[in-house]
Amino acid sequence: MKQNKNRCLVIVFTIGICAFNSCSEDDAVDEAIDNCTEQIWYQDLDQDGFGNPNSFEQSCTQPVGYILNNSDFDDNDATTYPGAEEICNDFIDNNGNGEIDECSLLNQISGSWIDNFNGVHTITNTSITTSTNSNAIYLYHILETESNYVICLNDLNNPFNAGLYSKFVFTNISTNMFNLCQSFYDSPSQAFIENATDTTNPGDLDTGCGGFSWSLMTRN
Ligand SMILES: [Ca+2]
Ligand SMILES: [Ca+2]
Ligand SMILES: [Ca+2]
Ligand SMILES: [Ca+2]
Repeated sequence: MKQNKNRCLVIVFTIGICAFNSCSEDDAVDEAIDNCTEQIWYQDLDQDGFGNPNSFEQSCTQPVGYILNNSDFDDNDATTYPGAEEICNDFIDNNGNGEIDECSLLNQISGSWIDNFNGVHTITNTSITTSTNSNAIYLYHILETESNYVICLNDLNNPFNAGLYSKFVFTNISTNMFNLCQSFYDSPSQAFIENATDTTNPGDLDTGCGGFSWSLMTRN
C-alpha cells in the first residue's frame, strides 16, 4: 500500500506559514487551492481497466498507473476482473463469480478442428460440419446440448443417413484438443437417442466408441 501525500494540506500549511510571516501568496497558489479536488486513485498494475482496492493514492491529479475504479479482485492478472469472459480450461475464475471454468460444452468446442484421419470439423452453436478426406461433407443440426454430448438432426443433403438423428459424445476437452465419438448416427428420432443406453466408454479411447477408437480432434 502506498503512503498518500496530501498535497492540499501541504499547500495550506505553506500558506499558514506565509500568513504568520506576513508574506503574500501569489494568485497561482490561491488558484491551485481553489481548484484542488482530491480523489482516491487505485493502482491498475495489470492494466485491465480495473483498480486494486488495497493499493491507492489520494491526489488532485491522476497518478500514472492509477485509475478511479477499485473493483479488481486480482490485479496481477489482466484476464480477471468483474464481468470478464470466463476462459475455459485455464483453472482461473476469470469473472470472479466463484466458479472456475464454468464453460458450456459448445463454448469449449466451437471452432475448426482436424481429426486423426485428416477430416475437418467445424463446430458452431447450431451445427457440426464434417468434411472427410474423401471430400464428402456432412452437416448435423444441433438440437440438444448437454454437458458432454450433443444430439443432432442429420441434414437432408448428407450422403448417408440423411434426415436421421446422431449423437456426438465429447471427452478429454482442453483448449486445443478433445476426443469425439459419434455414438449414434442413424437413429429414428431425438427421443430415441435420449432414451437409449449410450455404451461409449471415455476410459477406453482405443475401443470405447462402439468397438472403435475415439477420434482425436486438434484445433485446426
Ligand atoms: Ca487491474
Ligand atoms: Ca485483473
Ligand atoms: Ca467464473
Ligand atoms: Ca477460467
